[in-house]
Amino acid sequence: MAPEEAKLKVIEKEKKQIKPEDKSVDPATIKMLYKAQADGVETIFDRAETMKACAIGIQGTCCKNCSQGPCRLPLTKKEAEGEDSRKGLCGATPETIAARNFARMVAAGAAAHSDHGRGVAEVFLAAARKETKDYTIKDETKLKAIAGDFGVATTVKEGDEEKERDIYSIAVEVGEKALGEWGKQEGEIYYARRAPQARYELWKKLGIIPRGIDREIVEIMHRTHMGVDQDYENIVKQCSRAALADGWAGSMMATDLQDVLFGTPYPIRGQINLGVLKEDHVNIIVHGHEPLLSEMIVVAAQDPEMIEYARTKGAKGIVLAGMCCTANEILVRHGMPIAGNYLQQELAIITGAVDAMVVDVQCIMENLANVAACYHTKLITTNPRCKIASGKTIHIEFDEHHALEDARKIVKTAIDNFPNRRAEVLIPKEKEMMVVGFSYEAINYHLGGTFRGSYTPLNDNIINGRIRGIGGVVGCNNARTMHDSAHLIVVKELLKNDVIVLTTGCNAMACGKAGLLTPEAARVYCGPGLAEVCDAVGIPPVLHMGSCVDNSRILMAATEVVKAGGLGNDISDLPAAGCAPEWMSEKAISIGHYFVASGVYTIFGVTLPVEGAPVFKDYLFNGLEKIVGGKWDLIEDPYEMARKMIAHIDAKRKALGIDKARERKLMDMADRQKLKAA
Ligand code: MSK
Repeated sequence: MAPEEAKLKVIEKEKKQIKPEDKSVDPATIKMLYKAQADGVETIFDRAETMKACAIGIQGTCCKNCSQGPCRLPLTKKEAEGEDSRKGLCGATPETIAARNFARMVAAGAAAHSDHGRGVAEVFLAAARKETKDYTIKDETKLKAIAGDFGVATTVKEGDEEKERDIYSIAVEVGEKALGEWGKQEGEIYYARRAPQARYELWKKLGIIPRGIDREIVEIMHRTHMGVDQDYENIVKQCSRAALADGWAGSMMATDLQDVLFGTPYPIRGQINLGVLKEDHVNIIVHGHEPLLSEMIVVAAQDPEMIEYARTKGAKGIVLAGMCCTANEILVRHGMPIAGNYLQQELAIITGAVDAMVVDVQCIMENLANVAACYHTKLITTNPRCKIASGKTIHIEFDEHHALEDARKIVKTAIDNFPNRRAEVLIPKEKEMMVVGFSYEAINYHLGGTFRGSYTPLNDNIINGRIRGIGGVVGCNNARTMHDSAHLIVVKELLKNDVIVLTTGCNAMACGKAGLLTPEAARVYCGPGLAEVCDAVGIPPVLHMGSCVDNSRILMAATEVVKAGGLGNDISDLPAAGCAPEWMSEKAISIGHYFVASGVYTIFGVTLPVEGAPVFKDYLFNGLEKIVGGKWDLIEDPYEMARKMIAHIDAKRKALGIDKARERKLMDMADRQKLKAA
């Protein structure tokens, strides 16, 4: 072993060893943390122990936007209780500084999602123009459905006859209009009109309908430059434009165009957790967010020629599993297994059984290169926007013009690496079954049937009180808090109280690992009303809607509920609330803000960088509600988080006049016993 590798493997003796049981509620994660300690490999869990977060940065009041600083303006007891005269060198107040920092997080998050969307739009257009043979139009129904949103005709008049247009010519026009959304300078993004009419009118009145995606993100960067926008309310207004450009354009187009290219998700079975890896197989993990290449790796890994090649190297076959949201993408469309969520990425390699980890963009820890160097794992970067400068990775660049060829090269690299395993292989046995793939189209079908797809049965059950309301629970893991714990507490509390849960991202994976994504889970975890509905329809009580960009599916599901009628005129009228109990990514801030600007009460856990600026915080947590109908909140305790979501849902039920119906459905002892017996 090279001395450098040996060094990497050593955890300094004096370093405090973490207690794995204190770090995660997931048994597979705990086992792998013990293996990491035995192998002497450092993980994010160790670093979270030894490195504390910056006490000023965490308050949101450190300004490093010019070289006269960084100006640090912590909120101390003195300012909190007396006169607050804190100022940066230029005179910037804590409110301006915290608002600027918050806005830059929105910009980064919106940029990440939207750049993902741009990449998809480019490949979509290449497929539509038949410039690549590897991608085709798979879901023609969805293409025709979204064509209307872009003002693209799906039929053409020939004489007296109205004829269907060629599907690829529709796709070219849709692709060009979609790609144009990034560089548009004026007007409105096309999808703004998808929102309920009342929401669209409100955005218009407030002047926050995004003009073009790139423009709104760039404008945040300009306004938050030294000496520009010095009014936190005005900065938040631009946050709303940029975040809406993410949710209702960049992310939503990523979702839609991926559906057209790869198929719209419908319920499908899958498996999750590190136990999906197999010791006697070549194990390949795809990790990140963009499904463009991983879709091709799915094809290459199932190619009989590749499987035969793996056999020649002594393996019994090939396991392709996912990590983070690339995992969610190939899970919801193909039922491919998931190895784990964000905090499990290093641990997958520590099993000693991963022959290649293939990464695209976002949520990829730089330390993967160090961990991979301790084992035989090839870490393969594939995207020109995401390289790792460790000298320990391979770069095989994805190009849509020869995507399948790239994918085959990657799979072959993994197979060739199978005989090189050198560490003890230990794969935890934990894996769970799940039913996933609830696009808003699938929910429509499940509730109403093929010919009469409709959200009306859902609305009826909310109105009659069997379902108390809707909870969106999404977002990351965070090494500052116990892995998966808050996710599961919030979801279980909501289910117990008859709140149906829509989920994406790493929360969806936490739920999958805990067995919450099966129809059978309804009888175990739900109150009687929700259990009855799930039983009747045959759905899990937690509906896995996809990846981070697929939070746009939740926006559309909420819109469909409004349009089905009986629950008000706007998203802000619905008995619904959202949360991200273990968030960590800037994308989460952009998601949180587009939900708030769409009218949703949105609670974040762990921390929010606003505590050092009480006036700005009050604006986000209270003032905004009077303007956009949604608001932010920060609650660390997951039980309290669920309680406040339910209280908000009940307040909305009362405002809609449907609280009485609910009262008749309250559980009595007999109901509880029936639930237990089941
Ligand atoms: S992967 S952004 S840790 S949800 Fe989308 Fe999970 Fe958050 Fe990454």
